[in-house]
Amino acid sequence: MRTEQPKTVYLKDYQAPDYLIDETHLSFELHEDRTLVQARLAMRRNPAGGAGLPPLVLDGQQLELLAVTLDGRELGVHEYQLDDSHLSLQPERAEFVVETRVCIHPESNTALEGLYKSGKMFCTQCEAEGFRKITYYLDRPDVMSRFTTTLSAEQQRYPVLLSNGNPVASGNTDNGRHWATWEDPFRKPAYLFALVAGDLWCVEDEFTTLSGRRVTLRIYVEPENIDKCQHAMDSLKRAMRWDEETYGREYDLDIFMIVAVNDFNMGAMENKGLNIFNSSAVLAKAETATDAAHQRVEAIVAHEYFHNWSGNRVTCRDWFQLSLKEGFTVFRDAGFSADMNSATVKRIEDVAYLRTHQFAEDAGPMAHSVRPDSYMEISNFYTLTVYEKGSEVVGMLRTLLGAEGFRRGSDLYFERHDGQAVTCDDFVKAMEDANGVDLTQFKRWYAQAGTPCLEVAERYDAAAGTCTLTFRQSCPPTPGQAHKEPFVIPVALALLDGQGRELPLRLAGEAEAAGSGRVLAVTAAEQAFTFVDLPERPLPSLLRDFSAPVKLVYPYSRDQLMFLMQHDSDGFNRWEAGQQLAVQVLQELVGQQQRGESMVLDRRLLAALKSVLENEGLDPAMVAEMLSLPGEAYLIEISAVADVEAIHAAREFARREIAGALYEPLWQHYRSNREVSRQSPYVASAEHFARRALQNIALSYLMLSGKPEVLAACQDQYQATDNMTERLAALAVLVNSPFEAEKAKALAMFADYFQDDPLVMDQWFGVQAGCPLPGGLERVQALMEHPAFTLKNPNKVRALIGAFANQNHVNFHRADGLGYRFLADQVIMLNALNPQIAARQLAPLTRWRKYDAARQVLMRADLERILACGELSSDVYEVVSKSLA
Ligand code: B3K
Ligand code: ZN
Repeated sequence: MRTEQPKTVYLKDYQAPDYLIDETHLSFELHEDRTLVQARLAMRRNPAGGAGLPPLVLDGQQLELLAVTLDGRELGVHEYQLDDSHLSLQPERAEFVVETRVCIHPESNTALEGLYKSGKMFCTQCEAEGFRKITYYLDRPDVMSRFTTTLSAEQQRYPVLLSNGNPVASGNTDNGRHWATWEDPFRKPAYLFALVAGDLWCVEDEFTTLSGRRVTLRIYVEPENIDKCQHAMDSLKRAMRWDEETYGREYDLDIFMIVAVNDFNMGAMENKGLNIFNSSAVLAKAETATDAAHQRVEAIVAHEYFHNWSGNRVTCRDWFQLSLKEGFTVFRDAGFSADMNSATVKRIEDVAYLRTHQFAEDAGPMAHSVRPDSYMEISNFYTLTVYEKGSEVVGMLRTLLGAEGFRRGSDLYFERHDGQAVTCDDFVKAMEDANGVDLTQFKRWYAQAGTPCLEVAERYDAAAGTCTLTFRQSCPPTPGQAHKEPFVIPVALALLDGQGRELPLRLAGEAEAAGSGRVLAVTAAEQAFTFVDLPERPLPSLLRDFSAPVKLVYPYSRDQLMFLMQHDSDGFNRWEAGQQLAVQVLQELVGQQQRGESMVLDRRLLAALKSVLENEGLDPAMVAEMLSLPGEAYLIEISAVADVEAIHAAREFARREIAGALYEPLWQHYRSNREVSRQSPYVASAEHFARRALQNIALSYLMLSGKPEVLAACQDQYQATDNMTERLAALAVLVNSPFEAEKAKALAMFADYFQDDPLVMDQWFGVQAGCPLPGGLERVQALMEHPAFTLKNPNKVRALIGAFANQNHVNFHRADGLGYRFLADQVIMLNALNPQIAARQLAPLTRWRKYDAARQVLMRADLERILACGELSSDVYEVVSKSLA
């Protein structure tokens, strides 16, 4: 906590480290009330760092220094300097050994960074700058060292002692304690260090790499969760195989471990050989985890595993390069999930998420480029822009270079930089060198923030048989970047004839047509492409598979959108046409609502959805996606001034109209899928995810009818099921319905039955927090008093406070501002407990510019109140001050 303003760190100020650490020997004496950490660092002057012997400045925070020695000699207090974040001393030789002994307090560490206790176990989280809360060190990713770690703890309470690498020795001491030594043969930055001590059980398996090496796989959990590991283990093995086949990457140690902990600030962490996971990202079984949770486990297990190459073997030079590992690894995990499930559905989900949340971030006060230029608190930059947009940038490289060219580039990148800490420029350079191309202009995607807008105009010349597409790109100003240069925007497209067939594509000047789909690279602010040999006016299918993270503007009529919905051969664009049609129709309803007119739904939307329901060739997951209207958050994002109440009313009205008009086909789909669910035990596979998705969205529409037969079906689904996907969907539908007695009964039964399973209770909190019926704030406030709730557990905060503020728009944005006041109060409390979580929960308040004048005043007042409340963490200070600037 600080009262003065935190300092801003700039990329342009990067300097290589003065010293390097060749060997790091750590020894931990873990105790309930205090832990002793001894570090022996074999160091030397960085040959790249210039002449002379500058002072050695080690990072360290919240450490109680007991002793420091240089080359074996204990230093007196006048021989080193201490401030609240550094220990400085003067080396006398170019090679030396520094040893420190410190005392730390994991038991009172509620920030969950550094060494802390999660329930009964000790664990660590070091990325980005948590290692400095464990010992004095050069805590920066370009200092890579070989680690040997010995940890000792009370044998009874902590029978399992883990760290990175391979176990090399262990033993007992008198006084009931035991110890273990782990050695990691790979040099790594401190942010990848980890240790765990606890009473853990494990599920063990084995994987043989393509080159024939055997790797032991272990997932460690608290004993009560031992039956929830199989899905993660299966996912891990699939990910290991996939990375060998798709990227040529093999695992490199003899053992790979995952540990599940309940208190964790994010999803998981890729520590070398010892991944630490939020239990929500590893535990899954039919009875307690939904299909979405199963898919999230699969994706996160893969993501962290893939980091072993994209992040660990090749790491970041500095934290401005974070997207080097995160954007690339998200891209890799998305490819994996696409291959394991439906690729089109995966793309739809990712794009919907990006457009709703990352576009909003890009348009808000915290907007930053994929490679930021500056930060106050790096923890605030684990953002949708660095992750999701960063992944899109890698995806555009693949689109431009082709699958093979991209693979040549990634092979060269891994080979060239193995064991190094590098930059985003190095990544692009490998892509350039492997393909003989110049990507200078492309690199603007790393440097310029904001979501580009791409306007497309079409001109058809019937006499000449030509069709000219003119692209105009622009990018709005973002904080610190008033003016933007044109991007390289890959536009995948096809031209469709009146039957929806793709026409052969020949650009003016080309000798002959080549294929019917291609990627145009739009590089200028305005650029035209003329296609020839077109006897009829084609309908363009643009930005196929969402080939660039831009806002595409093309004046499609509703009839053209309906045509594309049925005929476009690009599955993503079929969905996209439906979304655009729905957006047009919903915006019309919002206008009617605002003018006080009675709402009238364009019947074409009903006709379009009816044909989707009747199309037996469609994947049920696609049907479910196409039935889902654009979310309120997305409708807010695309509004100039968001009218939350009108948006909610319009969307609910449309849902009711759909439910009324399509009751019969929805009921048929519901019944047939429910029948399959009832007849066969739960299977976590794409085919069944798809089926249940359709079943559940059908139920949510049907319930709007209020018919007793639907209520009965919903209650039956709630009770008579073997899986959480059906149970939770039925519960959510009941909670959002007017059937008060039935709802209360179901909620009580659920809490009673699952009270001892924290992850299931999170879902129980979540469905209630998201309920848009009046009184949402009061319900959330009452739930804060529930014995299962605590502000100290990030999953609980996200499930209740996060779901309320991010998903329950009508209640959070109530006109009297009490929703804002509630959130600000929670942020102020969290600021003292867990600054990273506090800063994250703030996001909805930072978007104040989106709302009407009265709400803006209220939201700003609460931001000001947070700013004035005294000791703010750098995390919260940065977000609040930038939002008000
Ligand atoms: N690399 C970690 C994120 C660490 C966040 C630290 N505040 C998880 C991941 O992206 O895989
Ligand atoms: Zn990651």
